[in-house]
Amino acid sequence: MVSFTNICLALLSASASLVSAETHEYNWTTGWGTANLDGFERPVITCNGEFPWPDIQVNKGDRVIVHLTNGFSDRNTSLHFHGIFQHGTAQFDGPEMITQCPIGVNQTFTYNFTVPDQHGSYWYHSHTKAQYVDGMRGLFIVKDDEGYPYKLGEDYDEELSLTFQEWYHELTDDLLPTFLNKNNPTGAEPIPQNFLVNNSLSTTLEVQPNTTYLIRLVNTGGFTSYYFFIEDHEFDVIEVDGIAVERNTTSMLYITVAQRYTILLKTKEDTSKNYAIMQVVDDGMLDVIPDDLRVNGTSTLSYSSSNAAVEQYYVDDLDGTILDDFYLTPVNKVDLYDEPDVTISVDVIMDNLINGVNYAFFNNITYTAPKTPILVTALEAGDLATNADVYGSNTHTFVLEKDDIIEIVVNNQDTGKHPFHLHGHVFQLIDRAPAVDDDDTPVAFDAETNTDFPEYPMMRDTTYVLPQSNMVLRFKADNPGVWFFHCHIEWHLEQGLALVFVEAPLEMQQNETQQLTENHKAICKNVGINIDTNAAGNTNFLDLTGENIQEKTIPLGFTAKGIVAMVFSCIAGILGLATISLYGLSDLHNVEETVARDLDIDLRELADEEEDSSIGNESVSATAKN
Ligand SMILES: *[C@@H]1O[C@H](CO)[C@@H](O)[C@H](O)[C@H]1NC(C)=O
Ligand SMILES: *[C@@H]1O[C@H](CO)[C@@H](O)[C@H](O)[C@H]1NC(C)=O
Ligand SMILES: *[C@@H]1O[C@H](CO)[C@@H](O)[C@H](O)[C@H]1NC(C)=O
Ligand SMILES: *[C@@H]1O[C@H](CO)[C@@H](O)[C@H](O)[C@H]1NC(C)=O
Ligand SMILES: *[C@@H]1O[C@H](CO)[C@@H](O)[C@H](O)[C@H]1NC(C)=O
Ligand SMILES: *[C@@H]1O[C@H](CO)[C@@H](O)[C@H](O)[C@H]1NC(C)=O
Ligand SMILES: *[C@@H]1O[C@H](CO)[C@@H](O)[C@H](O)[C@H]1NC(C)=O
Ligand SMILES: *[C@@H]1O[C@H](CO)[C@@H](O)[C@H](O)[C@H]1NC(C)=O
Ligand SMILES: *[C@@H]1O[C@H](CO)[C@@H](O)[C@H](O)[C@H]1NC(C)=O
Ligand SMILES: *[C@@H]1O[C@H](CO)[C@@H](O)[C@H](O)[C@H]1NC(C)=O
Ligand SMILES: [Cu+2]
Repeated sequence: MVSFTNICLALLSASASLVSAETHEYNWTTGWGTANLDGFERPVITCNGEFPWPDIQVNKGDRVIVHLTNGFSDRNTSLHFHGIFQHGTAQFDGPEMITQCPIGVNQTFTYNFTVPDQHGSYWYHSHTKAQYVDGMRGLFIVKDDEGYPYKLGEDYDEELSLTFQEWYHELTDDLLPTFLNKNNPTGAEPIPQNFLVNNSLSTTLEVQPNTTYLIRLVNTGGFTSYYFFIEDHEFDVIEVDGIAVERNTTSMLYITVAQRYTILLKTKEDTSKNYAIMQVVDDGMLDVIPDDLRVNGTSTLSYSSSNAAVEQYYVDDLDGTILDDFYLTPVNKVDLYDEPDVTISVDVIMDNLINGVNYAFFNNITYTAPKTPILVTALEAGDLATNADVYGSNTHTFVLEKDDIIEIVVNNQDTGKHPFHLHGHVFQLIDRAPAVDDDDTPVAFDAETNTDFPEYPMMRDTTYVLPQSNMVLRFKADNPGVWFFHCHIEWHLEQGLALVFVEAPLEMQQNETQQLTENHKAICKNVGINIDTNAAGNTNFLDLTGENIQEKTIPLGFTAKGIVAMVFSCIAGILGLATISLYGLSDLHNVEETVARDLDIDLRELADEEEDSSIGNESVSATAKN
């Protein structure tokens, strides 16, 4: 029997949370300004004329309203709140052509959502082209004094944040067309000029002795991961990507783009020395490392400004000392999800298509944006919304049934690491195999031999797969909406390393708050998108005539090696101009060697192929036709 007091208490706490829920409303206009973050002044994307973009801090249960005005003169924009579930408000998740129409010039789009069941460290960023790499990003912190297991006054005394980001001196407007280019056949990512902390080459954390700091570490970059460590200090990890975890003491973290770690750092009693806070870039991600690139960012944990300046602190075996996030345990232990209802197994491949550009693929598909946002189609297609065909053949869309357990097996056939992010959810990381040497063949997940998964797997929204290796994720399709799953390396997303989940579309259609707002409809109209259409922009939802599709594959008989050899022979002249700047090198000989190494090509073999004019001519004409 429920007692009267219990009912009163329940009512009280319900009304308390209602009363305390606040609305945070922002009017933000994008634009351009300049900033000098590392000794070099360059254009940056500003918020109401300011840079950097502001931190948002709200309480669990609060409502967030952002009126985002596109103040650019020549481009669309959008805003994604990374890690926020968007229950019932999928249209405010942000990625353009996935959950919303792009916001055209001079248009204002209103994002309007609550954060009822999350707490911790998040961030927001543009989800249009590589805009966030030009600075359109900020922190998004959700406080929860009652529910967060680590408490101010008990577990920690003060709170700090550090953000990490690689920095280019060129704009993404210039980097992207050079990157996605036949003159960059290996898909070598642009080399950053610097690696920043809090938009600066280094920073100083002034700390009190004998004090515990909660520090949020957020990689807001678009490309590189960092090893994070502090000279002569250990710390406890207490949260990953908004999921509070049981304390785990470590001295080394590995943080990919979009990941967040929250740590507790207890300072020493002795104030006679300052210590280095290290941010070492994972230089294995860089195709070349220019001599003057500062790969080891060094900041200061300052106990006293009168102490000697810190020096770089070295660790010999970085990888050997990292805390493997696979072994973390969420405080709210969620059992390993049941055997999956649906298993989606994808091979990650980077390869060239007929135009010579290097793309990224899940299986044989490089994500190609539809003409109508997937969510718009899902809301308008009626019963056909459960038919994946209406989302087009090249968006790589899977329709999921409500509450199904979905398993994603990622078999990475590429020699790079890739940090994958799922929108609208946290997933369980149930398996991750070790890296495989470049010289060996990639190892795919084998469900027969790998059956032993953690009882309470680690959960988060962004995790990495290692080179030529595999990982397995599970999530529950309990959040009707449209959710992007993609590599968070912005260059790789632009190469098409993405797929889409349309989750419980019929439930979504039934829900009042999921309906496109009048504002959203106007935003679509402004950029010429008719809302009652499929991926091809057709009102007959099963007619995909005119849909966007990827470039053709290289014809049979032509290996990727062949086309690269062809590209080399065709572009030898301009190679010096385009590819060299990309590789950050000044000497042609080295570039060829680097490219050859990337592609595992014997240079002598390449020279032989170049002499074989029939191969060259045939592929040139094939390219010319396109
Ligand atoms: C945002 O702009 C609207 C319209 O100009 C104005 O009414 C409102 O007060 C502004 N809100 C904030 C928080 O600046
Ligand atoms: C903005 O988005 C619309 C709709 O996708 C597209 O047609 C248009 O080309 C985009 N504008 C720019 C400048 O990219
Ligand atoms: C609409 O979505 C909200 C948020 O997910 C959910 O709480 C509510 O039950 C849904 N309503 C319907 C009718 O499905
Ligand atoms: C945007 O607004 C400005 C100022 O109101 C105007 O000059 C410009 O033509 C508008 N641009 C577009 C594309 O509507
Ligand atoms: C935000 O959403 C709530 C709930 O749907 C609605 O009542 C409110 O009017 C919306 N506010 C704005 C500014 O769109
Ligand atoms: C670093 O940047 C974050 C995010 O903008 C900010 O909240 C924090 O106060 C900054 N920390 C320091 C030590 O400057
Ligand atoms: C440091 O804090 C602990 C308790 O947290 C206390 O026992 C100790 O005396 C403090 N030391 C100094 C030097 O303040
Ligand atoms: C950067 O740090 C690593 C590991 O601590 C070290 O091996 C390397 O020599 C350092 N590089 C430079 C340029 O100082
Ligand atoms: C801490 O992490 C290590 C692996 O780095 C793991 O073996 C251990 O079980 C973890 N402990 C807790 C309490 O999570
Ligand atoms: C991928 O391959 C399958 C099977 O060969 C084929 O049906 C599909 O059309 C291909 N997709 C693309 C985008 O090429
Ligand atoms: Cu990637």
